[in-house]
Amino acid sequence: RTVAVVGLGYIGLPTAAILATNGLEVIGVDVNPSTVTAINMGDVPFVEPDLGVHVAGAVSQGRLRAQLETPAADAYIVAVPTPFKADKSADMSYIAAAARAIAPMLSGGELVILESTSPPGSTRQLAELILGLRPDLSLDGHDGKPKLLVAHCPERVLPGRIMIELVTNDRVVGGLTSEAAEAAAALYSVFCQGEIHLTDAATAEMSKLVENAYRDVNIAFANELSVISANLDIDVWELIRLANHHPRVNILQPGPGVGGHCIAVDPWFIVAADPENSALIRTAREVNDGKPGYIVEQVRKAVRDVSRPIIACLGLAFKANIDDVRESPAVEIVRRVAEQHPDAEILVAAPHKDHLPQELAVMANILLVETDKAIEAAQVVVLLVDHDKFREIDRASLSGKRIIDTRGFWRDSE
Ligand code: SAJ
Repeated sequence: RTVAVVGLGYIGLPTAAILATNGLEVIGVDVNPSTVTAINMGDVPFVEPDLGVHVAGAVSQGRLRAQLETPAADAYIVAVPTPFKADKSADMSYIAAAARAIAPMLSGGELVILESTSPPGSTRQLAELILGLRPDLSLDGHDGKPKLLVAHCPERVLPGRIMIELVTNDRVVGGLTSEAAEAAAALYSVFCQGEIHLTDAATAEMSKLVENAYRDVNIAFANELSVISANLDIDVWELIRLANHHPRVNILQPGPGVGGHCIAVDPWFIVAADPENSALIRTAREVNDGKPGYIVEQVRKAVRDVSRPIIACLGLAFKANIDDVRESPAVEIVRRVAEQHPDAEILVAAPHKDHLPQELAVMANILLVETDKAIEAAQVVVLLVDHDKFREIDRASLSGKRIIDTRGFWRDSE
């Protein structure tokens, strides 16, 4: 059996590699020629533990190759991006392009799986796009037309643990028909050791979106509490710690906002699907998106009587112990502080990075320096990311400085 994986990014490439190392013949498809070249040389174009070994092994055994054109295959896995547009609805153009490329290659009986996180209805939309181009095929074999099996199988792996979680996580597989769901489950069972749960495509789409919206709403609750507590002069971390002693209460941790390419994005797909009835989910998004502005305002208050202030900003990543800065609230805060205070010097410490992201590198008053140096020089220290490395900071080095601690590290020194 040949499997074509369309889109060789954070999800497509690991999936292609794991199918190949489990004995299937896999053709990876990507629009980026340098990605294709790298993979065919056994290289991985981004950082993910253990992925390099899988890709190099699969390529050298001849089971994985990459190309620009979509081939004929028995099964297709579509793992292209679904970013959101300015109006917060999903950009379906990559899925549509995949559908147009797959359609002419089909002869009937193939399986097409959408893996990209997508708004409800996307799997049906993908199928309709293909069938619009191929009216000789059908989903259910009516009028004797050969079948096309279409399913949705969202990924739920955590970056940094992808090669482990691909194998161990449970999967939700939703088909446009039950035959399609079963065929997709059979394909994933080649490498997935978790349980595979069958459902319909729309439920599978929503299950992925609500998992991330659930987390977003719960983080928003913590972030709202952090602002209320500050106004009431209450330590929010102590408050949450105590409230969580109740057997049915488990409040998450406040922070500078919510980042990453999933939790900060997926809830909008639910809002776009039913704007009238998604007030809670939308408000949670707005609360979390509002948190960076609140921190920027705290910085403004902290420096208002200091001329030419030096501000240390600790951390850029969207969460602890990684280098990923996608949708990172820390990056947004550093950028806005630098814009608001052109006379200030912003010293950024980012232990997992050796260069500033482009949007910060272009600003004249931002400098990437060692953590200790940033703290030593600054009058104001803003802790943005809960990296383990920052736990090693000597508390004495903070004395006499104004501290804005968005992660609750240094509570009694405030
Ligand atoms: N955060 C807080 N307070 C908390 C927990 C998190 O402020 O108590 C912030 C983090 O700092 C970060 C953001 O939330 O900025 C998101 O981090 P995360 O660790 O909660 O999640 P992600 O974005 O790395 O991965 C999520 C996971 N989804 C869930 O836990 C429901 C992962 O399983 C998904 O595969 C991934 O999204 C995805 O690809 O959708």
